[in-house]
Amino acid sequence: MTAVVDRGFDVLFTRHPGNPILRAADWPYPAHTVFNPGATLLRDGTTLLLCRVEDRRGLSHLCAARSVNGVDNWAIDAKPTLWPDPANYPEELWGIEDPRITFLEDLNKYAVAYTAFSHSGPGVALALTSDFVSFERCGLIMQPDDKDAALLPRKIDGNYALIHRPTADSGAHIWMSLSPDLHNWGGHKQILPARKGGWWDANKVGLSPPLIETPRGWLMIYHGVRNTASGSLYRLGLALFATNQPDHCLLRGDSWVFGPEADYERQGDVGNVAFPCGFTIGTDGDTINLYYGAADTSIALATGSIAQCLAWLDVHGRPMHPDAEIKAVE
Ligand code: BMA
Repeated sequence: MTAVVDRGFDVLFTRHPGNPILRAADWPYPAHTVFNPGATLLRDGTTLLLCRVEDRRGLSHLCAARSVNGVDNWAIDAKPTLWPDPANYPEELWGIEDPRITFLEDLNKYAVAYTAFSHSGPGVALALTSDFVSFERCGLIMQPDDKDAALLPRKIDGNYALIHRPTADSGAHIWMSLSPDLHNWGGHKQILPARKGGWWDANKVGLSPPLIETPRGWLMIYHGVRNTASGSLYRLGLALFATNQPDHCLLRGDSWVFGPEADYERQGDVGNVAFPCGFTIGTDGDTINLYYGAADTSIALATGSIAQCLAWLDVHGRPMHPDAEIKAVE
């Protein structure tokens, strides 16, 4: 295994030495690849990953894996946990992908925002669950093309807030939309635009895991996609949003902080992809356990610190008005 090279940058996320922590070969039923898991801590402290599993048709479903320490000894559901239901939800015809889990405090339920894929393109669907056994589908809440969505854990000024990534002619930027009831959505606002030109996060950005609540605001780990002659490079950056006004970006870092460098991130079905959809916070209240898909093939873990991410943003971040053209960096 090739070691990750130290090039002198701050290291904010450290790969687990046992990576990848989950592979298709670990599955109790035939699976081609397992990647891009949503994550949450259950009430008893168990880590639950809701993994995207791709079969040999090329279509994805979701499957839960549970572990006491969040690293190994995973108990994987014997059958798919959430399977596409195109008869009732035609937007799921070509599978369901990339779940992000948020525990909704007022409903006392987990909300799973996922990508529903069909001939119309990828859209954002939502399902609620108490136990990751039975699910109550809410259907498509953002029409195609839209993906990379997660809810905030509680209403802000009477509304649930969904972060998501619609794609438009102008590019793929991160938006927030509001709803009083998880069914009717409005108040759409762009909150983090992709940059332009040569930047690592030019043209296409998207939320990675759900926002992380910190004493200084909501920490966003987002992905930026760079198109190169040999394909796309998926890397991660940081931004901070105001606690009571989560559409207001307080700081955005200029550099990426984590990207595909290890062999299992460089090589796979889609090489050069590190794609987290979930995190858990350690018992110290500071450790971020970041679960990510590696090269659309396996599941890996990297750990970071909320305090260190905020300290890094203080040095490397700048305030940014979400609607502004990014004159300073063009
Ligand atoms: C994105 C999503 C992810 C995937 C990534 C790299 O657009 O489809 O599910 O991991 O591309 O293929």
